[in-house]
Amino acid sequence: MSQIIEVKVPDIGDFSDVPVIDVFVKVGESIKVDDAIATLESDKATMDVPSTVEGVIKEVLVQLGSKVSEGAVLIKVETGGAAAAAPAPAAEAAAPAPAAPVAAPAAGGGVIAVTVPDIGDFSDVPVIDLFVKVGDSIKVDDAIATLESDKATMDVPSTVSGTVREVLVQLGSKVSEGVVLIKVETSAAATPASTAVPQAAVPAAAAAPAPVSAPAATSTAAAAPAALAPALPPGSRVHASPSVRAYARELGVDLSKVPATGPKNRIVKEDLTKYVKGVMTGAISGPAASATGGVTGGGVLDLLPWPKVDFSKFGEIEVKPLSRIKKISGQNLSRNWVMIPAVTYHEDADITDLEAFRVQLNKENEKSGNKLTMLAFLIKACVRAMQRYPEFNASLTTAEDGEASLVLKKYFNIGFAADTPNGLVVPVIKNADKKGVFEIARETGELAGQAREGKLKPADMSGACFTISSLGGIGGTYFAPIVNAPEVAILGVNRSTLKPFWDGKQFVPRLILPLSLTADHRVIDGALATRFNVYVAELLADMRRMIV
Ligand code: CAO
Repeated sequence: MSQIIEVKVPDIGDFSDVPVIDVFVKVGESIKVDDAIATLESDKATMDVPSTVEGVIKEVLVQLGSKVSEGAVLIKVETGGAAAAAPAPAAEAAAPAPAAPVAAPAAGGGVIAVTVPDIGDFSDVPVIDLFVKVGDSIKVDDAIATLESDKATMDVPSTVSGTVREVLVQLGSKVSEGVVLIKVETSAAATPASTAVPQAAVPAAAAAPAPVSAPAATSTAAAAPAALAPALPPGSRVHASPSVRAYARELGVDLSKVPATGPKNRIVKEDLTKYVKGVMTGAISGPAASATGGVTGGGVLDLLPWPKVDFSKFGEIEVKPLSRIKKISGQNLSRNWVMIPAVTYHEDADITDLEAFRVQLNKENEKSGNKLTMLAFLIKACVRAMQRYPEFNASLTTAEDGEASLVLKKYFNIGFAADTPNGLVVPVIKNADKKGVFEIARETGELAGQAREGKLKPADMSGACFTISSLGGIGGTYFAPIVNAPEVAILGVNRSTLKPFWDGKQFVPRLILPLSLTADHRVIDGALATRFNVYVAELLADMRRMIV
């Protein structure tokens, strides 16, 4: 049975007539327990008031600029029998952050400890975000850290201005009222008389990102997980409520790029939405797609929006939709091209003897129908080289503690690019180290056939450790293939040609296979890449080396 439940302003300490500076809800919208309804800002605290019930909003009784006190009805929610979460009295569940005690600034400067303010009944609350480091300049109201209890997420602001001399907490630290967070060296001039201690509370569930793994709202969000990066560089701190910060983190937006329209230069949710819309439509120039797919930018060489050209002005045109494969591979290629600092290294392999061996084996096996391909030998040679240089069988990852790490694989699955009428796909030969060249040649043939018929299953294209892109059947001399993330290297191969080589006495014709190895420089340095390339060439030149 449905009923209408009023959600009221909970106990907000000694404050009354507190202005509403942000409203997150509209009539007709569905709301869940802990969804933020509005942000209130007194002269001492900023707090998000969360919903205590789940249902459909029937009335919104506040608007921007309304002044509210404890008990004021914010919204009326129609709760359905099953849909309604056990409605708790507003004051009980909302748990906003009350005003914090004030650190008394030293009259003539000195080192002041900034402590966790009164955070209600909570104790041992984990620090889930840390915005400062030793040496940072900090101002009154700049956020120091975000704490997240099971009921609320709150930013703890600084009560003083100065230079951070000590940071006494770290991500994951558990803190209670009175715990010293940072020590700040203040100067008489730098320390304002103000004792305002704004802080914010947002329902834990509304602050979507999980502790530690939440991406930081910085332009390098992908490279630097929240655990490592301050939300904003010192000197460019922004004012935003925890829910807006959480929303920005979710979208991967650097809040320092978002123009603020809220009171006291505060970024409100609409600012964020407007900014993201602007970036997506190209109306805001400058931002580049970040590593996480979020929007960043602001630097002098940011990417420009994609050019919009009316080609029909210049002549007849035809618009053809991209195939599904082209769309997917296009996105992958763009990401890999932008995100991987890759270098391509070239090498020539003398395959004169190998080709003669291959032709001879194919003659011997003519009746069996098993045909050996150069690709099969290339796969075996690459596996051998990966065994010698394990960095080539690796992937970059972020470990649970937020540190960048390298996953070293002990299996050898080799992908090979297959050209199909619908675009490029990469089937994978699993456990190539355990297979012979005939088996590999048969499998690559079958997989390439299935690829062209569009019959590959996702499992046929997953799990690759390294990729080979062979254009040998087509031609070319050298090219620069794009690394297929999260792999760290790819070998490109073009058509072998007879070339004159000086044997010390005379020029002799040798069959030369051009190799182009592209490697992720974050994992593989040039010397290592060249060693790998040279070794592959040596193996191809004399396959007896495979058993050495
Ligand atoms: N040098 C000289 N000849 C070569 C050669 C090389 N490096 N590689 C293959 N050939 C020859 C083969 O021996 C074969 O000749 P025969 O028909 O006389 O035997 C002919 O070229 C055709 O070979 P193929 O390319 O069909 O077969 P393959 O096993 O070498 O390759 C596959 C299979 C799936 C890799 C290939 O068909 C393909 O799709 N390549 C394109 C990959 C691609 O598009 N890469 C670019 C991606 S990055 O932009």
